[in-house]
Amino acid sequence: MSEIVKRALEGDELVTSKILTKIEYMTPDGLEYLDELSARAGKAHTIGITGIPGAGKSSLISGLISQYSKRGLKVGVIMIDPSSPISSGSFMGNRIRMQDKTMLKNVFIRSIASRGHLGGVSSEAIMLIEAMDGLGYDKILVETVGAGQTDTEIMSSVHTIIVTSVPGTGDEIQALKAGIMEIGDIYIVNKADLPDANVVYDAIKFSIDSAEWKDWIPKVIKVSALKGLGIEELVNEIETHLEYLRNTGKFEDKVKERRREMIELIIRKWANDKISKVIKENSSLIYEKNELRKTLDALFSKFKNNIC
Ligand SMILES: Nc1nc2c(ncn2[C@@H]2O[C@H](COP(=O)(O)OP(=O)(O)OP(=O)(O)O)[C@@H](O)[C@H]2O)c(=O)[nH]1
Ligand SMILES: [Mg+2]
Repeated sequence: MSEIVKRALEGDELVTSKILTKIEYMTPDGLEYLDELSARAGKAHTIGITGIPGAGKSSLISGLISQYSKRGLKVGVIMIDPSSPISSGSFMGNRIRMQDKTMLKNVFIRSIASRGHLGGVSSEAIMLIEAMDGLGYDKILVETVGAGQTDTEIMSSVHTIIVTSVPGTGDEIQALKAGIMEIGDIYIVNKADLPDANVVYDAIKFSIDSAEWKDWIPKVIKVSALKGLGIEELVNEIETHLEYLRNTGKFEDKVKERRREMIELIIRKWANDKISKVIKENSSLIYEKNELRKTLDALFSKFKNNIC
């Protein structure tokens, strides 16, 4: 094992942070570290938390962190595309610091912003999940804003999906539309301290009860992340889902699916880089003559030489 991975496994936070950055940017040594960590991965329980901006996902995560820390678990957090990556990360850090200083030792928080990353967010997120898993984090929590391709790719790579709704945002109407109930394993109505939480709760419950389920029937829980209500129930429900995954062999299936997705995304990113390079190098060929077929044929043969 490389010395640097060894130090990260011993709990050196600075080294851990460096390793994760190299993996995120897919540097050659980053891929080496990912390879080493991937060989140790497959044990972590990965949990996705999705919902519209302001639904209270980060607040819920900090509630979960304190519950898990009490149980002596190591928690990794990945926040995808937070409205403000720097302040979101420190917002979370500050909240935890306020609760318990020793807690921070077992918690690692990373945020990824899509700005400047050109569509590589899901590959980065999934590589980070794999790396944190290999580093021995027991629970890996991934926060996303619940829309688009990135979200779908990330959510199909986690074990347990938690969908967060809130009163007063039309979530009850969304809940009644067909299809919305397909992704979540656990539905949360957050901000249950506010009026109309029951309206959202009833709508989601109705939607779930009217659908047919093969085995796992999604749960709905009312929570107030602000007041710390319902968090324990949520933790228990997450454990019930984990047990279900283990008993049905779906736990391992998910890890395999995540690796397939990760490899596909790495290769896509690599191929994309090659495509950009070939186009850039041959821009004169493209600009000089307006001969579409000939230009395409020439470029295709250059791709083949570059990729194969
Ligand atoms: N009343 C009430 N407010 C809450 C509750 N949970 C969170 N909030 C507030 O809702 C706001 C948004 O909370 P966040 O946890 O940042 O929400 P988020 O979903 O992570 O938001 P983004 O990361 O921007 O998408 C904050 O002002 C929280 O204090 C709750 O249970 N009740
Ligand atoms: Mg947030």
